[in-house]
Amino acid sequence: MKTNGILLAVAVVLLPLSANAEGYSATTQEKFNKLDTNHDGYISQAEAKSHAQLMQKWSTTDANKDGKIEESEFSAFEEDMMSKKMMK
Ligand SMILES: [Ca+2]
Ligand SMILES: [Ca+2]
Repeated sequence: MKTNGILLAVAVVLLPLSANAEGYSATTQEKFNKLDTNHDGYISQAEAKSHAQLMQKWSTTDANKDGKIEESEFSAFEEDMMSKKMMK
């Protein structure tokens, strides 16, 4: 039981730090993992349906035109979204 308490304390301390590292609540990787529901490392168009902005920008986000979004493509999309938000 002692070990569990220590692990919990470590998790409580580390989780907010990793979430805030990029300055927003969910990291790009967390968002990517949520969208990649079958965890094959790519977001397919079917998986992107829950993300309206990503669907809108699908053709530009899929930079290498392989019909799916990999993590580097998604992070470029996220950065694009962030910079647009900041300009408003
Ligand atoms: Ca997938
Ligand atoms: Ca791609």
